[in-house]
Amino acid sequence: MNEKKIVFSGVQPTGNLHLGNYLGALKNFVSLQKEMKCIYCVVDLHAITTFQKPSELENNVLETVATFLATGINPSKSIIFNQSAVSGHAELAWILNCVSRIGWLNRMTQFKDKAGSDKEKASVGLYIYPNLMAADILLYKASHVPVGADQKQHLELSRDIAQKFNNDFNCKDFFPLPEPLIPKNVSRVMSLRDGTKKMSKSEESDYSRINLKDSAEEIDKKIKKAKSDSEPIPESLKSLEKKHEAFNLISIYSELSKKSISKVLNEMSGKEYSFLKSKLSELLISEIIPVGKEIKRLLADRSHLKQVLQKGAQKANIIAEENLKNIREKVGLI
Ligand code: AQP
Repeated sequence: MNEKKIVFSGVQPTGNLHLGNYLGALKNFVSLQKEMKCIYCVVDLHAITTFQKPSELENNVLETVATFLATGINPSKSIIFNQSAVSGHAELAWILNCVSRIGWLNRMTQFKDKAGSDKEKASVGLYIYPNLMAADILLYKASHVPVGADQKQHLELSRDIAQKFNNDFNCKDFFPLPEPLIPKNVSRVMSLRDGTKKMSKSEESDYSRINLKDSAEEIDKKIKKAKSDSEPIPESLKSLEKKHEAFNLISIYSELSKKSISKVLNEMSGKEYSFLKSKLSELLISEIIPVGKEIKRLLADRSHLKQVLQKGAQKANIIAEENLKNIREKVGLI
């Protein structure tokens, strides 16, 4: 294991985790455990940038931990904890709020998407969310951050903030510039109802996503109802350029079947999308159903899940405090 390479990533406890979280992030989290020191965080402070019912938030935190474990994150190899249990995240976020620039935040497209047309009514937390994300990563001096493509812009901002801190406080290389690790094939799983929007927990229609806890019947029904195309599957990738929903289904199939998109097109061109859909349902059911069963089994023992979080928070806190001591010193805080 290369001790210098530190992986950090987080998932918001905002509801059912879905196929996008699984293919865009969680599968990568699991495989990175073999090569690097990994720190995986349930980012509850990010979740409250939009209102969360307190009783639901606790359940969602535990469900996210259960999902981490069910997908194969191993708490004896990786640190698993919830963000609010390590106060260094909030402290460093404040310091970085003073390093980051308003002009940089104004360019963040996720804020524009999530705040919608009435930006004045969005929380200040939602606006400065990318600074907290930079703090999450830099608190552990993480070198690598596995994320879906939707987080690329925030990662670039984290690098800018790290660079500016190193320049402002005259400490070259103090913070490493974190590298995003974005999956090559399906970096952005799109909604099953609208191929121009990413699959998301907060999208109103449950038919837009495959949840990791869905039953086989639900998966089958959602894939059958998913938008595709009235023309048969084409031979070339170019013909899929404007067919976002069809391209999305083919990409998911390509990832799960471990076949390249061109191989899938070779095998399926000329066939109707119903053919692809039935193959895709089979693959999804065999991959997702065992994960969902394990999540449900783990959720029956809430005290075990809380213990995993507590132990992880203790380990995370040791690293965070050590780094914060040096950060305070650099800034001149006594
Ligand atoms: N559709 C997606 N395709 C690929 N990757 C995705 N991720 C999320 N959606 C997709 C990746 O999953 C990780 C955790 O994301 P998150 O839940 O913390 O936040 P999010 O990106 O805001 O996800 P949602 O589902 O859209 O949540 P809500 O609806 O609550 O805002 C990240 O690495 C993300 O890239």
